[in-house]
Order: sequence, then structure tokens, then C-alpha cells
Amino acid sequence: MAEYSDFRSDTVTRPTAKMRKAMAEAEVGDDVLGDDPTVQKLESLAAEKMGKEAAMYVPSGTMANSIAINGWTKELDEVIVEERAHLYNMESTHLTFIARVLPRPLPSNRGAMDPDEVERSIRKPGVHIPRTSLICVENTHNNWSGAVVPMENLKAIRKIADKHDLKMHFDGARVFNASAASGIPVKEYAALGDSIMFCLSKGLSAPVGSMLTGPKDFIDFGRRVRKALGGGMRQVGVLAAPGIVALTEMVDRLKEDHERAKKLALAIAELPGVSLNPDHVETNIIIFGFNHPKISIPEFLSKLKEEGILALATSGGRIRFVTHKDVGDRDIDKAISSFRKILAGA
Ligand code: TLP
Repeated sequence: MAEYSDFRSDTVTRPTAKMRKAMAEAEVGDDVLGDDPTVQKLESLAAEKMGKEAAMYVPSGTMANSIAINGWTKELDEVIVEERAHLYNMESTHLTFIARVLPRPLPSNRGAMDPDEVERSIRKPGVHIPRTSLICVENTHNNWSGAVVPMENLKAIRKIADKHDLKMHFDGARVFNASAASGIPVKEYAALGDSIMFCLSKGLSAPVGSMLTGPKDFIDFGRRVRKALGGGMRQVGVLAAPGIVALTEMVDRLKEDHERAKKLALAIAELPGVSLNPDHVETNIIIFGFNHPKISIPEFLSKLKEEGILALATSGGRIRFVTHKDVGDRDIDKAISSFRKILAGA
């Protein structure tokens, strides 16, 4: 794939040389038995960064969200989610399949649910109806083009959670991107969630893994759920070691990805068939409508591929480009000139 400029996701990032070295040198033990010192180091670091009591290394963001929902809910419960949330749309239905709870999707303004609507959606207790027990938020919001959900909005939702004695789980897969864009420390975002998960394997470029953080008893229970889901891993320090590099060395560079995404967005927003407000590109994800009289989305993506550019079609007649450490200025320039060339010839 080396010849392609791969904008499909920040999940495609390759581990850095330092990460590979850390993997080779990692001290390991059986983590299911609690013996892996590298995992323990990563977990302490993650808990410390998020200002939480405890943290757990899990194979994926999906598993982190699934464990969190299991931890905070019981069968017959209902969970308030934003209608485009990743955990509601893109995680193979674990809300119903694993936690066996009912999702209550609410519309939003670019990921920010209306706090009054959240409050109105909380169920009154009754034998016929589910019990609302959890509110989930996502920041940055993937499917809203990596939008940074405003702090005031998240605080207002937290207040409602407190008023009604509900828990709040924060899908912070890209919370470090949110922090880089807003200047708000990750700890301030994390403080709003009873739990927060974040991914090491996206913009932070580690090969595998996410962290679920929260209170100690919640994480202790989460370890049992992780095992039940088949996510207990043995000498997994070899995978946790690059996670430590991700957290200590890869956070500060995320703003470069945001600058490149903005440059690409500004250049393509004016092109025929593209509907995109570049002001809506705040971080590293560009999602734009594509509706061209002469070229369909699959045709456009295949022509881009011929030019050496990979991107993804997403729901609702849209295309997604994601910037990350393995696409530099030359890849951005190449993408812009390919867009122009293809659309000029269409
Ligand atoms: N998102 C992936 C795909 O699943 C679409 C991507 O390429 O962006 N929360 C959010 C907000 C996410 O964007 C993702 C992954 C996850 C959770 C799940 O993480 P993984 O892929 O590690 O299970």
C-alpha cells in the first residue's frame, strides 16, 4: 500500500520506529494473571492522563464502549445516544447484542444534543417502559466530520445526568484531537464522564488498543466483562509498549493533522459536486457531500484510487477523508490536484 496516500482513516497509521523498538524491548508477563508490567504502566499512565482512578487496556474502541455500557446498565435499561454516534451506528449492535439495552437516539447540532431534549427523553419509572440509566457522548464526533462538541454543551448534559442520577459515558476515541483543537485539557473532558474511553490506535498511531478509564470498581468489573468477551490477553506488553509511546510522544503532533485537513477542505470546498463548509472541519476528519451530475461516488473513489488516493464512502451520499501522521503535505497536494483533475475531466 506504500504507493497510496491513504486517507481512509487515522486507523491506518503505522507504528513509529520508536514504537517498534519499544515492542521489541517490552517487559512482559501474563496480563490475565495481572503480571504484565508494561500493561500496568500503560494503565497507570492512562488513568493519570484522564484523572480517573483506574484504567484498562482493551483490544479495540468498540470493546471499550461495549464494556462501559455493560458496566453502567442492566437489561431492561435504556441508553440515550446521539443519533450519529459511533457506538450506536458502527459497532455491530453491541448495545442490543451484548448489553441488551435499548438505545434512545437523539438528534443533535453537529454532535451536541439539546440538553432540554435529553432531559425530556429520560423515562419516568414504570412497569411498561425501560429505565433510563446512561447517557453517551462522543467527542470529537466522527460522523459529524470530527466536530468538537462544545464544552458548555457537555457540561449541561452532565448536569442533567447528575440531576436524574444517571451515568455518563464519554466515547473519547479522539478526545486528544478535541483537546488539540479546543485547547481544553483532556482531563477537563474526562471529568465530565463517569467513564471515558480513548483510542491509541487512531491518530496516536499505536498498532492496537484502546483504554477504558473510570472508577476502580467499574474497571474491576470491566476486567470480568473483557474476559467474557474474549479480550483477556497474555504477554500483551508487546502491544501496550507502543501505546505508552503514543501517549507520551504522539499527542502534540495532532494539530498538524488538523492543519492539513483544513488545507484540503478549503481547496476542495469550491469544486463542482462537493458540498462542504470548511468551517466545519475542526480536526482531522473531512466528511463532505458528493453529488456530481456526471460521476457517482463509487466512480469518483475509483478514479481517485487510480491517482493513488484512497478515501471512503460514508452514509448519506458522503465521502470521508481523514488526515494522520502518514499523510504529509505532499499527500495533501496530491489529493487536491487529483480532485481538480478528475472533476475537470468529468
Ligand atoms: N472508527 C473507525 C471506523 O469504525 C469507522 C474509523 O475509521 O474512524 N468510537 C469512535 C468515535 C470511532 O471513530 C471508532 C472507530 C470507535 C469508537 C471504535 O474503535 P475501534 O475501531 O478500535 O473498535
